[in-house]
Amino acid sequence: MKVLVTGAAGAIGRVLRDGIAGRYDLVRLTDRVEMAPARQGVEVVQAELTDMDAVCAAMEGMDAVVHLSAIAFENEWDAILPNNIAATYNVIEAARRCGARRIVFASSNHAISFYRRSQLIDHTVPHRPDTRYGLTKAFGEDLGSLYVDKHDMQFFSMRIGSFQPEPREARQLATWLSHGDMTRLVTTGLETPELRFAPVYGISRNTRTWWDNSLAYSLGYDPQDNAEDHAERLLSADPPEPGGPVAHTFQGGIFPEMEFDGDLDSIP
Ligand code: 15L
Repeated sequence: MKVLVTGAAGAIGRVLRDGIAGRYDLVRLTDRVEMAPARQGVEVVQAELTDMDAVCAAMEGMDAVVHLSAIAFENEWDAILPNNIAATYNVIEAARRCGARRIVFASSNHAISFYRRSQLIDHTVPHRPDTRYGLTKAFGEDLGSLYVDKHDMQFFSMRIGSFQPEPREARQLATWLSHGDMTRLVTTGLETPELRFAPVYGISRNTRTWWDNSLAYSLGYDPQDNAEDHAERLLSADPPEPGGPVAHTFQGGIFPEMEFDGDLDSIP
């Protein structure tokens, strides 16, 4: 299998690059910034994803793409629109044109994070984005769904929680994704034999999670880490996590609280 990785110089890309070293026939890493020279079995291509010709050139000859590139936090619409919406369209459309049938997409929990922490949700719930950033991840998932139905592509959407070497605050008892489990999840998305549209949760096997990840397990994901091992340290911190009542009510933490001027009690 020949795999293109976008956003390869970012936080997830750098860990993934080592995690999948030697696993595929070819891994082509792309980012807008310069990257370290390639090792054996790896190619490095600098590309701007808002430039469709550059994306098509990077996609040439690939079987699958792991699309990580994005602004990974809330931002102004002018920045979010090209980097998260237009770039994602270009990557998925270029994959279709080049016959790279399978896409593993770095979605985010912020596409569904206006659910309350008292709710256990699975992959069938409607999107409830908590920011402009989360909205772009919901868009990416819908775009994937369109390309699966219309063009017979395969789309594995990872609603990533909190990707960290170790969980850093109490919320991450539910949302943590360890480095090793991230690689396990991406390789599941690339290798699971039967795939159409699968929105899965990008989390470790966390005891206190709010997300039923049975779809990911049914496709072969077998996470090895659990944030519960860090519970004592996280729960004894003062405060255990940042933010006020809105952050502590909804799954997205500080994201739903940004720019919030709604009525907390009327949100189901
Ligand atoms: C994300 O999607 C962000 O990229 C990351 O910065 C974290 O905030 C994470 O979600 C999270 O929810 O912890």
